[in-house]
Amino acid sequence: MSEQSKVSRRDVLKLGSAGALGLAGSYFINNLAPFSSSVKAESNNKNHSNMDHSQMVGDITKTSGYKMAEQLLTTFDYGKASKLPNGQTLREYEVVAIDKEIEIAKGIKFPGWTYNGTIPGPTFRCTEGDLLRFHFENQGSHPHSIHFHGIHPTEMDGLEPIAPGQKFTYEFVAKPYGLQVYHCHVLPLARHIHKGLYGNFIIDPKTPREPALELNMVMNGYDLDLDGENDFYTVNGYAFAFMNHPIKVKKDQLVRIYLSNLTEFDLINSFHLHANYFTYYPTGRNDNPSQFTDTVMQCQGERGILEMRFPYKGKYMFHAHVSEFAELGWMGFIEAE
Ligand SMILES: [Cu+2]
Repeated sequence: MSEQSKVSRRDVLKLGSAGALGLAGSYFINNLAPFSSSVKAESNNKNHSNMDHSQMVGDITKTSGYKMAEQLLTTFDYGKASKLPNGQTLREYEVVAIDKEIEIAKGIKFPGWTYNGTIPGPTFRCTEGDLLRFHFENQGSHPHSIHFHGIHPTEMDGLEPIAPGQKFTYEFVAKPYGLQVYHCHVLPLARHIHKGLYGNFIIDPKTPREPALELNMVMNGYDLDLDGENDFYTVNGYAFAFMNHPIKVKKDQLVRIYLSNLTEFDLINSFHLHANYFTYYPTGRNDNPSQFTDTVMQCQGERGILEMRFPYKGKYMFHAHVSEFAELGWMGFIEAE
């Protein structure tokens, strides 16, 4: 992206062209610190690197946005399960598209289009071979659909818009195992997705994975002024959610992250872990070549599973390795205890 575009998106925040956005935006800009909080204080006004991260956003735990991001981290929607006569598991999910204002950073609201009231939407989960029924109802103001990644009949592919007030049931057998994503597929696509209609969809292998602390993370962005560029970047919808309130794990415990990128308007997003390495399984496939690394990038719609253990007690930072994304909300800590 050009230098000009960077200036323009930051100018929006600095100049405060719109009420709360302006105030909160300039608060963020004026208090942004580079990643290392150990950088020594300098008297130069222009250098804010002496800011402690804990001062950056204040207490956010009471905010609806933080609660949403934290809930999405460890909540998996298995639907309503029952057994069919042939022994197959049937899972039925209720999905409602609803317009809802979402708090995406402290004091900043985004006029979202959501599945079940959160951005990202719920993390649907099942096992390979299950019969799935997604009972979709569009209570929103625009036509929407659910397009699932995976292998299924084309009439269940979510290309058909479901008008406001209408219902549709998507039915297919869950395959293949791995990490899938889902999103609205109504045109203009970028706008329908960007408004918040996306989420993770986990199909577990029939032989369960090794027990682990499992975390769901969807990388996204928010374009508040509709200029086709994101003004905030987050995991699970809320900027800086895990900065002051690190994700707690146990030292040496196996941690598994289901990571996807549903960021619009930027070609790639990335995940970088400090002071540690992880094993990466593209699309959550154990049979894929995996990497042992500390940074992975994903294009839009790409996803994968990260597995790691934390060998030392302490706070491990994680963030987009696109620095601008990190400074605009996409960074946090995992704390090993
Ligand atoms: Cu839509």
